[in-house]
Amino acid sequence: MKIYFAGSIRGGREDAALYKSIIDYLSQFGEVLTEHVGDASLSAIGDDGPNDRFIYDRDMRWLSECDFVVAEASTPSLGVGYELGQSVAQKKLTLCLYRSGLQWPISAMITGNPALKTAEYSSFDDIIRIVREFMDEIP
Ligand code: 6K6
Repeated sequence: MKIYFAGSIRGGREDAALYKSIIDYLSQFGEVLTEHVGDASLSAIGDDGPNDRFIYDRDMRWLSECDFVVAEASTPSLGVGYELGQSVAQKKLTLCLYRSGLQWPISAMITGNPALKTAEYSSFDDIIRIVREFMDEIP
């Protein structure tokens, strides 16, 4: 299985450690193509990596190759929103996780879209349960 994990980068890196924990958990189900999203050394403003065109082309290729998409969307990110839209357009199985009690609820364009599964969580145990249930639905 190839798994595409989406989490904020330029939207802010406050949840980077959480992304790493989710990626580590997902790794038992297959290859997480976007492991770097959980890399604590990747900052929102770092500019010593590949250029944006390279990142876009590579990430869109990975998205088209993956079996399913998991996003953590508590930190608002244009890139994550774009990836979720692309995922739905490509008819990928898509799970979008977000924390309960966010100051600003996540966009209705995500929670209102019946083509993806959104799930609110309060703890990492919730995330594990939600991911397991999502995996059970994969044919
Ligand atoms: C590194 C440091 C600052 O900006 C970067 C760019 N590097 C990226 N490397 C890999 N994937 C990226 C990068 N920027 C965005 N993405 C993709 O978009 C990831 O798959 C994330 O899920 C998503 C994050 O979007 P933003 O808008 O928060 O950056």
